[in-house]
Amino acid sequence: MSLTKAPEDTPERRAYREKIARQNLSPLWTVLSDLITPEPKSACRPHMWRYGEVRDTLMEAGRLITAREAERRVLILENPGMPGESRVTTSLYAGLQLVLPGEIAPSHRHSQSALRFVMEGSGGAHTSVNGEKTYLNVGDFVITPPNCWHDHGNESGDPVIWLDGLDVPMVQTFDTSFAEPLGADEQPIDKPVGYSNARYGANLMPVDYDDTTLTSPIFSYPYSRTREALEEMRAKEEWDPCHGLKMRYANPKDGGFAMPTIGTFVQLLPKGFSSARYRSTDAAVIVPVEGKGRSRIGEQTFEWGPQDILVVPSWAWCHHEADEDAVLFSFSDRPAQLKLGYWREDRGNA
Ligand code: GTQ
Repeated sequence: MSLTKAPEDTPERRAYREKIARQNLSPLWTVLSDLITPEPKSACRPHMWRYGEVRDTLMEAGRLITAREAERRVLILENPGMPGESRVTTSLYAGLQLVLPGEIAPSHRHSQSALRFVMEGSGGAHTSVNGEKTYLNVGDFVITPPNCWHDHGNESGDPVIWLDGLDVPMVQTFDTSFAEPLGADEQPIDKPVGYSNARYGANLMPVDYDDTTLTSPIFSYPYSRTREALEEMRAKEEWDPCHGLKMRYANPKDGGFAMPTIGTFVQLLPKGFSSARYRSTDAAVIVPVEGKGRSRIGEQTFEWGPQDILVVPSWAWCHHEADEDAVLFSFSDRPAQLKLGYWREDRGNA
């Protein structure tokens, strides 16, 4: 049931509305049912970008501008329901970033949290965060926490392409954006490669760890380890009717989400899996890493393969089918919604 529909407009009421607009006032009764909707009413639309097509366009940008000149050579994935707004969903930004062999994307820092999901490359490109270099392999999930210097480089002979996910629209909503360049290409490196994963990613924590940062101290969740874990877990065949085998990337400090505003997930759908329908209030960006299948999102069906990028809007019904064993990476604003008490899900009848 909707709240009261807008009452009838009369000449008197229209005149009143126009008069009070000069005082920067407006009658709630004309907009109430649009403001406070019975369920999410999103401008975000279901969509899919085919990796092969956006990759060609991104490589063209590689001939048009350098990473240095662009600062970040990125094609923004714009949701077709919100053109020009740099949003992939209502609350999140996504882009595809290209760093060519020998290039550097110079160091800067900003309030926005970023995740990288590596789409392509031979493992010889890196991003540096907090004085530590992390090498980027296909399927790795890598974090840039808020306000940390970060620069990217590619010492390999092959292009590296990754998906960026940032909480740009959330920061816009709160008007909390700060950003600055370092003024040097690269930040000083004072830790060996793999340092954070050794210190925080081996089911060990420093005995007096009391860091209050909200982001996981692990910068990189390598795909090799994630994939192996999924494979070992599948032995039990406990497939959730909606999700198959779905896991959440965790902060080793407390088991919470790896990032404060963006939740990241990975799921395995076995060959032949056909999910029960599902919806939740956190719009999601999904990247199939392996396998082929199709997803019905709202009223549309998308046939996907590796590295395609899909958008599921808030509260849109979603149904997946896997023709082969499939691994899906996804991210959404779920941690923010949970903290604010907004999140809801609907498992259909499952
Ligand atoms: O790599 O630092 O897609 O600052 C957008 C803003 C990437 C980055 C984006 C950024 C970056």
